[in-house]
Amino acid sequence: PKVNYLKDYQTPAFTVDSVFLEFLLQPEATQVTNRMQIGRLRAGDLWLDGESLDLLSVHLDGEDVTSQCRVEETGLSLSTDKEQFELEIVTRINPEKNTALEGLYRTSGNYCTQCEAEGFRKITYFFDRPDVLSVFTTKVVADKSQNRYLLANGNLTESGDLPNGQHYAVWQDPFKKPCYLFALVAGNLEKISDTFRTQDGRDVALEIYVEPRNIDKCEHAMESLKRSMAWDESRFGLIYDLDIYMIVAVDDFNMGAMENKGLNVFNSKFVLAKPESATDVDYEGIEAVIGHEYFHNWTGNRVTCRDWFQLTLKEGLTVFRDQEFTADMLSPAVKRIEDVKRLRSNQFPEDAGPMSHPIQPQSYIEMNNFYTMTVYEKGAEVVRLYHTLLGEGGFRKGMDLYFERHDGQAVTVQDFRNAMADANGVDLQQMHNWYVQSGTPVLKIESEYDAQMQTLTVNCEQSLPETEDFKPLLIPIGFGMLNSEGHSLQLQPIESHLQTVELRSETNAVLKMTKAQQQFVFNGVQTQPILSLLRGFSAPVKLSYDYSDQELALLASADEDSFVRWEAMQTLLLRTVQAKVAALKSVEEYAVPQLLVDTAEKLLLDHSLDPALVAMSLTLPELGYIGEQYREVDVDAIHQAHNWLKNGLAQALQDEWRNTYLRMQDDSEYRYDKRQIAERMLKNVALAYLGCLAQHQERVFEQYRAQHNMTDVLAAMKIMLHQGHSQTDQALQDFYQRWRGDNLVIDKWFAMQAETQNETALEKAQSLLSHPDFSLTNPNRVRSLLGVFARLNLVGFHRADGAGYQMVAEQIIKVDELNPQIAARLLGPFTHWKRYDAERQKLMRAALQRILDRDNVSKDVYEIASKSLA
Ligand code: HT7
Ligand code: ZN
Repeated sequence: PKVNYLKDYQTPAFTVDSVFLEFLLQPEATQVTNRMQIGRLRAGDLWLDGESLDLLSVHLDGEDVTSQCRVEETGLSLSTDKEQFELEIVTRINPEKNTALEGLYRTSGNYCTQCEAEGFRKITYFFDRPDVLSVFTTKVVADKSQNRYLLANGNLTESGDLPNGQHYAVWQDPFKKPCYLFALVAGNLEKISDTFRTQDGRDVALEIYVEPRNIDKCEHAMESLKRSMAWDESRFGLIYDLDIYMIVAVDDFNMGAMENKGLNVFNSKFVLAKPESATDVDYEGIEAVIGHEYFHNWTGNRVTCRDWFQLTLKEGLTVFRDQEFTADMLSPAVKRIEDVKRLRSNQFPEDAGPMSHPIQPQSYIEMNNFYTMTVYEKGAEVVRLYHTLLGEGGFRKGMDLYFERHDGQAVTVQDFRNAMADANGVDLQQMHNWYVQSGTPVLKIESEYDAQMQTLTVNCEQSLPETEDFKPLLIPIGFGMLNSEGHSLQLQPIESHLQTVELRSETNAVLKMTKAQQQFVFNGVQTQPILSLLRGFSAPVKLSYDYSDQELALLASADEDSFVRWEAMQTLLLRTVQAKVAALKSVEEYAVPQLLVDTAEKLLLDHSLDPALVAMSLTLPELGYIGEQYREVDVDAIHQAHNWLKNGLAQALQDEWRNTYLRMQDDSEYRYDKRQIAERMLKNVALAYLGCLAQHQERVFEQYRAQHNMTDVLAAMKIMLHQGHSQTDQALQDFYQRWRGDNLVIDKWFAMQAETQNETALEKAQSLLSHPDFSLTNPNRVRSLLGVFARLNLVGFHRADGAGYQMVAEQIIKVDELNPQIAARLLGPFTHWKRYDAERQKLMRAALQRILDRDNVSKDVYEIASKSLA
């Protein structure tokens, strides 16, 4: 397959000033007329991208030129030397057969589109590239009884009835946009409506469309949308520009949501919620994704990407914006920790594996494979670096200049950096290195205390393990010092370091590291301090510093930075699991250290702390993250040590867990607010520990039976499944009967079983494959069963006989024939084969080879499987 390189970028040869599209919708034969006003920028033939299209006719300025067109598998070419012309192309497509969910497809009997990254070419022939921006007018014609609503981008300008039970609607989008932002939806949906008054006094109509059975689950999404609009105005001065903003929820969707101009299409998972059926995590996800897509209106739509290698320009920036939004809506400290956990358990492994790429990739075979944790989440961390370096005010100045310069343009990450630099009068050229180097940097820190001189020297060294000829990165290091009582010390950098140490308060600083090795020296340090490093997780690096357990215990209970406190406790827990893993391989006895128990107890007894932070601190690191610490992952030993520590802490602190559980009980009506969420989180962590103890089993089932809200129900179910409680089967059956027909809840039912790690995990997953509610064509269902099993069920997936690999590989092959994007994403866990023992390596490679060795392998799957085996 063809490889696309950033270095080959060429500006477009033609402009499309305006485009008129007409869709005659029919499930199996939709006719699309595409009339473009084209202008020439460079000499040469005309090339239009197009795939899986039936070409019916082509007219050039009214003349039939169909027979002069050369039609290939990936597009159409035509010779002309005209400077300015109208081209009209008529094609036919089959939405009903479109199981790849890219282009125009059917979902629950409705029509819907997904064009990013390169799906528009499956609708009609076009310049399918983000730097060709046009004004779109869309006419939709369809049977009225089957399609009550006919929607497209922009404002509705005309609608009416037609003969034969048909009706039509015409939508005009006044803003120039690339075709990846085009959208069309039609079907028998229902909507809820509201309005938002903008800062400049305009009323915007807000509409959320869903399948009729879901109409009672849209309120949280609508509230989230209004909060997003208000937040973007107050934080960034960005105001919505059209008269209407529409969101449509569909059950079949490859990703989370899509920011099409004025007509977002969402995976229903990120719209629908009510307390009985959605968890706190779901509620938070909805608010974040609604925010994310809304924020794209400026960062992505008004200013878009020049080419797909610039994807992080819109995605990294918009993720940063949605992270800040959630932080402001809930708790900045909790959100920061959640994001760091996500980054470490998903992006760090990606960046250490065969698919490792910089946030600005240099080449790709299939663009859909580059909507990655690296481009999104590490990209957001890099945007956060600008924010940390420039401060809120400086960052805002940079954003303002970016919009002033580039509104209506398709630009690059360099343009963004220039705006940040020019607005603040600083040189940010070194930031380029974050865009073009892959891998997670290691930041090694050592400190020397001179008691006589009362100085502390911090020696920092950065490296990028897999990169030859590595270029040093600009790394801001959040920094503080504590005395042995846990009190913060005043920071006094020496005179010559005043440029590189920026004091944010008397006790809090940012060390600006720009060189491969760098020293920072502080005066007036009267006692040997304990260092608080990388406060706020100020850069996406792996920190290496030789803390003693006592220092970690102190930081966990006393540092002024909540990320450092959480991190310290997690490191203590991690060390304990690691020590147990080592002990399991020898004859040594190993007991849960008293220091760990005491520190955990201290957190549980300190009622002044945010319960969410206590909950997160006392949750054991995930198995995947523990595995990451080893060159060779011993799945069974890690699993065993993990369970051992959980049981040990459960035993050692049983009174505290019980008291905490009771203290966090709240029978009042469910609310999605910071306090209730935090209390539920801590209550359910306490219950998870209590669930290890036979005498508290009943309490878990009791919580399930109370059916207070889905957060509590699901927490109880997962504990029962994990511990193998006797009431588990009863609860599973009850859950299924109660929620049958509600797809999102049934997804949870599949996922919790797929995640449960025990000797029969694989058999369970296999039996679920033949459950009548399982479907290979619905991405959410595939992710719930196969995605969760392969990613999280280490014991089942990595079964020593390779049966787990075989089962998943077989299913990936089937999915690839239906939906290559989803198949390629399921490959993730296989790509890390080098991290396992020789026998498992062999089995995983064989599975990958089997997936690859097929005549009809998609380029999505080909790219990932072949790069993994290389
Ligand atoms: N910008 C959107 C990306 C997206 C997407 C990409 C490939 C295939 C399907 C897709 N659906 C949505 C989502 C976002 O980042 O907001
Ligand atoms: Zn996005």
